[in-house]
Amino acid sequence: MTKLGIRGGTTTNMKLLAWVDEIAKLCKPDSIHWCDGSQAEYDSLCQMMVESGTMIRLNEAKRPNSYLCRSDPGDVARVEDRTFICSKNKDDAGPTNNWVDPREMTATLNKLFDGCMRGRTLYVVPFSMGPLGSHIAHIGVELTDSPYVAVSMRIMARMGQQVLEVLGASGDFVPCIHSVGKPLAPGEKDVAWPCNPKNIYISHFPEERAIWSFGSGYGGNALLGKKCLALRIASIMARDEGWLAEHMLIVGVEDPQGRKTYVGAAFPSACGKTNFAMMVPPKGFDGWKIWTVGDDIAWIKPGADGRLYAINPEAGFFGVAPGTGASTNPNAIAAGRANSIFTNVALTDEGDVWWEGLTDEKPAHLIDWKGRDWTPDSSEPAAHPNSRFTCPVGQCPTVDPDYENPNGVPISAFIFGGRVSKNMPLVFQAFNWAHGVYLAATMGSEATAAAVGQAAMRRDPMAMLPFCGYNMADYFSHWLSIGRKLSNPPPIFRVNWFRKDANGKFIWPGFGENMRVLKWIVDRVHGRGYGVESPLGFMPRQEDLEWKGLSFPASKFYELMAVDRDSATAEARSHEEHFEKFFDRLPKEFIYERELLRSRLWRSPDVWELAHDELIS
Ligand code: TSX
Ligand code: MN
Repeated sequence: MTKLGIRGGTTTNMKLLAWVDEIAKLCKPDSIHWCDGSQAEYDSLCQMMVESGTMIRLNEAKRPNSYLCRSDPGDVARVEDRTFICSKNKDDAGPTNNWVDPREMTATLNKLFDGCMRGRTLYVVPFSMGPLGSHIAHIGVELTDSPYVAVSMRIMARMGQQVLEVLGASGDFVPCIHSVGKPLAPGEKDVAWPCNPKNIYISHFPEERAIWSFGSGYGGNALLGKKCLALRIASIMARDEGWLAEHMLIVGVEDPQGRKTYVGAAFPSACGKTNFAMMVPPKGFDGWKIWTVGDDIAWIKPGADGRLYAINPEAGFFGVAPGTGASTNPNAIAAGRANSIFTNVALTDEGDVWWEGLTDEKPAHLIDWKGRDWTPDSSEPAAHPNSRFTCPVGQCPTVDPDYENPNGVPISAFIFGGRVSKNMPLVFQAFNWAHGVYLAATMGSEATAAAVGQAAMRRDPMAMLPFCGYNMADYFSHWLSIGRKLSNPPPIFRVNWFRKDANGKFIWPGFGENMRVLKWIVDRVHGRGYGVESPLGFMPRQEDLEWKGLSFPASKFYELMAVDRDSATAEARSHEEHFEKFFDRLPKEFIYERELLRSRLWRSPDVWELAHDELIS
């Protein structure tokens, strides 16, 4: 087996040294490696994993410096029912999180972690979430027995000696402890993807700001900088310190005059967030450009000028592969052209990767994500539906020049969306901040309805349901309080790309055509966009959107925008049910917002039918 032969990182930080010592005593690894983050270290860890069968080196001509990993089939996704918030007080975790008493969880974890790294190396992985030294950034240190995690963290975060330098002798960090939970007996042969799927614990300690993860080597369960630190723990830090840690993409929209407007956007899963973050403007939008700051997480702080400034705490994309192709997201494809790790995708006969949606035509033969022969006749997909590409943000052709700006980029608007097939317009603007927060708190996607009839909304407030580290009602209050601190809070928009017609077909072409919606949003931000007041919010009329390059009848536009008063009233009523579980912690504003919505639906003339008649009757 290849020996590392690399000295590794060094530090004089006493807290870090003592903590590594303490965890090593508990986990009892055979050796400890301090990651320096160098290319040589990365290459040698990958080579070691190639030799052990964990990784397959891809064809150097087709996919330079890139690897394929196949996980255990029982370890393929985040496990929300094994994710715990261990605050002292159960109410501080709130009704939407799994809570366990921190003393009880500590006892459980101490047993599980005792000797859990026997036969393995403990990797010390220092990382910065956000540009090194940025006042918005935070440092974490992950102790892990997974070399796959160590190399993935080098892509997903700034990792290694440079972080130890910023940490210095007395800097503070978020301690993150991770084990695949599969110690090796002396002489025992390891498996390609060690894990312990029957015993998974993803535990967060809000008061200590610590993370303990056991049993899984996959994604957000194991790369602890991402969902665990940058969302769950950071949301708690943000609450305490007056900023926002959000499940949002960040894009800069450049107009033909060169003016750039940054927006943050939150969508639940399966809405194409990464596609939106790298959108290619359509025909008719010459001179417009989308710049990518981030595709998943935004840390947003009020600045001295009363505006909000955002950074992407991550340095890589960990994107869902299936559905990502040259036609749907050419920029993601370009970002993964080299220096990438692919997990649970298929392997081609040429030693490259493939997944459903990468190309229109399926290859005649593949090795599927379980390592079996695959042909287009096979009954199962070649790539796992949650298979991933891991690649550096810097390799994205649309990466924003200010992506590494330590001061962040100024946010001018927020967008919230979901996947709704009926009665939810393409776009509308909240009347004010509190109304926008209400729209965000009631957002969600339709549960893929097994039964026919009214599809149930699965509410996912701000797309943060699995990621808010504290009581969601307090989180709503925190959003309201942020608005009060700003001189001019950014306008808030709701969008829906997924409305269907009577035949069940998508009405809106989506993808690059979403630029037309984004342009209206940017116009509104700068006071140039027209809109009319509807019961739900300000809406564009057909003539308020740019249609150059797309033939889309006004009648279809109004089908896309129509609000049925009875359905909207039923929706408003269901908000009550959604909020019930928060009891008295729910902000009072929400009661009034709901009643205002019901009043507008009750008494207003149907603006939409009027506009519709004017235009097309
Ligand atoms: O990512 C998507 N976006 C956002 C893009 C910037 N998807 C994929 C969602 C799954 C992750 C979309 N799917 C979008 C969208 O805007 N819209 C749709 C729905 C749709 C699907 C296929 C077509 C049209 C709409 N095809 C044709 O019209 C030919
Ligand atoms: Mn996400």
